[in-house]
Amino acid sequence: MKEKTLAIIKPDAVKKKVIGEIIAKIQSAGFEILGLKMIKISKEQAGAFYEIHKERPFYNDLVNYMSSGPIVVIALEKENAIEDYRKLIGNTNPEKAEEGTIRKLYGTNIESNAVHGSDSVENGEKEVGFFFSRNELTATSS
Ligand code: 3AN
Repeated sequence: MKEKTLAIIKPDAVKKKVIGEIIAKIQSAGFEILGLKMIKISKEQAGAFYEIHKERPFYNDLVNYMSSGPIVVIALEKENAIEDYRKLIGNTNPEKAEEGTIRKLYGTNIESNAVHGSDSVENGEKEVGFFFSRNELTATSS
């Protein structure tokens, strides 16, 4: 079964000018890009996107950070996309991420960790839908 995952190139990676490098890694790993755009989100949007982390101590900082500068949102599709993409990006903390992973290569710290990825098939669908309307996504076989 093909799965969808939402990738976000976060403000720190956009500032580091590594958008191209990150997209190249994603494509080399076999992901198909269904939609892609660079946007700047408001605190309200960031808050809604990270609603599940509302009770976590880092929530406010995370919302401020994610609305602090442009981000690139990318809707991806692949067999086993959720697990494969999380392997490609590595541990949440770039210091703990394996060599060669996107977070190890381009992340700054546990908050400014270069990229986001969905954590389940259900959230993948939800998160893609948060940033893309159906007619913004290219047609897929699934
Ligand atoms: P992941 O993005 O690896 O799924 P989550 O879902 O636990 O990690 O956390 C969502 C985001 O919240 C992370 N990408 C990171 O930016 C931020 N975050 C997670 N844990 C911390 C922490 N201990 N301190 C600051 N920010 C954090």
